[in-house]
Amino acid sequence: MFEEGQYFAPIVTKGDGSVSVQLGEGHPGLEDPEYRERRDRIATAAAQWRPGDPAPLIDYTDAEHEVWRVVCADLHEKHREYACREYLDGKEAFGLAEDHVPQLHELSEALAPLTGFAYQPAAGLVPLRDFYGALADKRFWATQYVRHHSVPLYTPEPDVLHEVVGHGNTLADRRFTDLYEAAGAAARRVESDEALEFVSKVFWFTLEFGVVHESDGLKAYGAGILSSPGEIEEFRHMAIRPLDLADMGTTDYDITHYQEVLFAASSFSQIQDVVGGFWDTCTDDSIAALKVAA
Ligand code: TIH
Ligand code: FE2
Repeated sequence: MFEEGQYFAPIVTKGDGSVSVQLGEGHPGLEDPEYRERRDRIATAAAQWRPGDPAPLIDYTDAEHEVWRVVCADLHEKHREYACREYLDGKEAFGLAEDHVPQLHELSEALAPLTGFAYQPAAGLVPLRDFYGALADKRFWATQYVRHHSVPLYTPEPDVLHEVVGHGNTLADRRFTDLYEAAGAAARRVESDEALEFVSKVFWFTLEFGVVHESDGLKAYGAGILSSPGEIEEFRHMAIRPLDLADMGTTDYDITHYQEVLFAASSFSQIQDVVGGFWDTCTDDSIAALKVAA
């Protein structure tokens, strides 16, 4: 059911502009009509959003707030143990509520004085170039639905918990947003689809699933680890390779499981120098040369 790339259920736009989300075989919400109706309503609100509008208000239900509380409570201690310093600083600055699902528009207001980043709502899969390109304008495309209550610990679908608890706390710290902006600029600069794919794989193995050595052990800085109470407990036991652009940009991954291969930076400044430096300057030619070296 889940394909390569971050998993998004396909959407179908109907004649009246409303959206139907096509949950596939094996999706935990497939046989849950209430959940499906919810997904359709939230995706429809995003589809009707126009650039410049605030993100739509979602009337989250008690059950959705409860999933948020369960995941945030579970992650509370785990972040202290397994999240890198820079993420914890961002989390403190951001001050996310742990007792209810926040609205994207209020989070954008909170981010404005910190880093200037703002969320914009995604109905479904945003084409790679738009998704990454928006980062250059400090815009972050985000889903607003909540994962199904039966799978709180891990979902291959980016949901609002992932966008906000995983990415939001990093969007609150300039050391991270400099990296997001650089990735956005790179996505706009490169021309071929192959080069864009390389840029997106480096993003996957860093800002989504990166880990970094600190004096007291291996820590996570990737949003995909930091939003999953299940995966955050397992990442230290995976195959840990040293940070290497050619390796990251050419390694395949499976989005449906915990990541079995992770790339560890020796320090946060190595991420800034090597990954930030790559995104700041990469071109189709420099990426082609890295692929030859891989
Ligand atoms: N697996 C993450 C979670 O359970 O929070 C969500 C995603 C990360 C990356 C893609 S989807
Ligand atoms: Fe993500």
